[in-house]
Amino acid sequence: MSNIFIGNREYFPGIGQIKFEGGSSDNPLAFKCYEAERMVGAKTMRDHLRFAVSYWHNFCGDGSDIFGPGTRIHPWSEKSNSLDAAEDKLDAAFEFFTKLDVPFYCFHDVDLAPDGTTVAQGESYLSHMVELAKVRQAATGVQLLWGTANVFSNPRYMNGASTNPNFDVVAHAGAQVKRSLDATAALGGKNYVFWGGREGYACLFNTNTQRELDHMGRFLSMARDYGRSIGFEGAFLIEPKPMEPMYHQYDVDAQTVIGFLRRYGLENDFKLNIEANHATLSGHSFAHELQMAADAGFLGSIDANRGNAQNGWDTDQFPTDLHDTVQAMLVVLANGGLRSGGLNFDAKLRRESTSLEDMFVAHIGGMDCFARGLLAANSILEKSSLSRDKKDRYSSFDQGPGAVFEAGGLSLTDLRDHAEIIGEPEQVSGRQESIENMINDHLFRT
Ligand code: XLS
Ligand code: NI
Ligand code: NI
Repeated sequence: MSNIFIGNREYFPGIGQIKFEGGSSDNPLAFKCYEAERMVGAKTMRDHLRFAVSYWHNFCGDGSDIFGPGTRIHPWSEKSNSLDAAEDKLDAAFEFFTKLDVPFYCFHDVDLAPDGTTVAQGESYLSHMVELAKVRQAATGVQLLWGTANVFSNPRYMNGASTNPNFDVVAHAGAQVKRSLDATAALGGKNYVFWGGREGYACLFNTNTQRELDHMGRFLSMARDYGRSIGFEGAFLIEPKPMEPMYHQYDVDAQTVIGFLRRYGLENDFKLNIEANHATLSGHSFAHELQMAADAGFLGSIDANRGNAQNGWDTDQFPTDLHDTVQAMLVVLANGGLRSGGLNFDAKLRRESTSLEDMFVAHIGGMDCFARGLLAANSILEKSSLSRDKKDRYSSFDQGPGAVFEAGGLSLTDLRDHAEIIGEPEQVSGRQESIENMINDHLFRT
């Protein structure tokens, strides 16, 4: 991958190609663990982790929050014409992707291009930007992990997008998803994401939940059919989230979404995009959500960040917790990888982090954190007895009446008769503490 900046201006002067310098380096602008070409098992780190930079928090978000305006001034947001500014933002974004050497990026329609004041204008802005993005993708080798539509920020979506009680709003959501699918397909996107945004409700007294869920099922089927009709072959991904902005969101967690997808006949085309901070907000752990998705064959991609244990909203911080990443990578490796998915940073700088260098430092830290998690998980699977112990724990189902039970050959009366014959079962330790200690040992060995 080249070390050049794209366009006429360098947006991150003084920052060159980020390189691997190893664990003893003190350079904040170098990888300590992530070494793209290093083999881990049968694949390189690059191919295991499939990192993607997200457009919105980095190139659009300026640090504003509900209590105050932005704290960062982006040199790519100076032009008053919004389309000119979008072109500068594209150059800045591709400079960032190449300097960081990530293989992928991802965006919402309105991150890439201005929304426009009519449907047709929005479409023409987006296709203009798609043509420019195509050229930059070809020049740098950076590919699109996923595209999505922002059908939650515009005030018209205050009561939801596909679940809005007003059909006219549903139609606008359709227009935005259509243009976003067109853009994703044109850019060779590997996946297309639906985060439910405001698909939920604030007040049950005025909400017909059954109709709203039926509408969402119908809408997603239409999007699937349209995507396939224009040649989009990637996976459609739903990103579960339990709350915020709506107090109740329909896509609460992985198991809820899997049930929904099966109910509406979407299980062959849709998978899940599991976000770390959404998992913890739903009262689960990140690894639990990944495991539920993997067990059901629905693990599509990972939206990586972390929350803050002291509060109850989506803080979208860059991942730094090694335990989280080891556990996540154990599930991913056991799943045989992420296939067409990847690992995107839906993480943003803290409002107080105001220098452009912080963007690099944050991503480097997140990438190293997952690289360390990958190495530890791989070492645990290759060198410890974890997989064998887990399998042995269920060995009573591998032969005899346990195996007949699994195959569906026993009745409740058979269980009763077996219980009477064997008497009180032998007590077997779960050995949780010993496994937890072993995981720490592997973490500090890699
Ligand atoms: C917000 C979501 C959002 C999606 C994309 O909480 O995580 O960033 O990933 O719409
Ligand atoms: Ni989120
Ligand atoms: Ni997300």
